[in-house]
Amino acid sequence: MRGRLITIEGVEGVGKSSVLPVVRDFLTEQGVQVLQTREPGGTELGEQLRDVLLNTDQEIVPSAELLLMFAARAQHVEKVIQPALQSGIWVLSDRFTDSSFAYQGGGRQLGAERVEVLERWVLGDLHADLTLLLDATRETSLERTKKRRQLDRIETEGDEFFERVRLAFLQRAKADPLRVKVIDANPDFKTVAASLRVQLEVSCGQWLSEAVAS
Ligand code: Z5A
Repeated sequence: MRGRLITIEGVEGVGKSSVLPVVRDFLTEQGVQVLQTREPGGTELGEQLRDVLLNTDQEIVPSAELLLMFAARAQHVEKVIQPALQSGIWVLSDRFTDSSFAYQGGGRQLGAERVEVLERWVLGDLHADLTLLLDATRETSLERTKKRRQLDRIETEGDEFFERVRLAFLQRAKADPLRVKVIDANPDFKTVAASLRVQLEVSCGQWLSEAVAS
């Protein structure tokens, strides 16, 4: 039986990396095999493109940024995601196409139409089965980002950029509420992790029973 694609999304510093193990552990405890990956990245080429994209040394124009994101994604989908799903492995990706809609479509103001064209071309029929969108106020994500390493190229953008990104994510959730589930990421880690587990039980329960029975 084909695996499922679960993606985790949200603005920078909202806590995606911190909650990934919670999601992975929940799924493996239910008996499915899980491949954890990330975008941009997930393949050798993808990781090289990630370095180019996040490096602060050079300016990258918005259209080039969008195309590079999709170049990395094309390699990722064909070499890693599709083969895993076809062999029954569940794929858990830290970011996927919703990030392009939010950052390049919204943040960089390229608009959703251009992202849709690339999405159709690169993904074909593939789409995330479930997207967990961690949402927090700008103050919360900024506070959390400050705790970390040096900022990358995209993280050096200002408040207005990140407000547009957050809004674009929330619009994606509103447009596709069955797939995109918004998790309030403002509370402490334990509370966020508990909300995620509840959502996973609701959204994946049936799929997990079918996968384990097959
Ligand atoms: N990007 C794009 O533009 N277009 C695309 O199509 C794709 C990506 C796919 C790299 O992504 C950049 O690529 C990203 C979007 C762009 N740029 N930006 N901005 P990334 O996912 O690798 O980078 P990131 O968004 O900056 O993620 P991150 O650095 O991994 O942050 P995070 O995972 O959301 O947060 P975290 O590291 O788990 O947590 C941050 C801190 O907060 C840390 O100290 C935690 O201990 C703490 N934390 C986490 N949760 C909590 C709670 N609940 N309470 C208190 N403290 C917490």
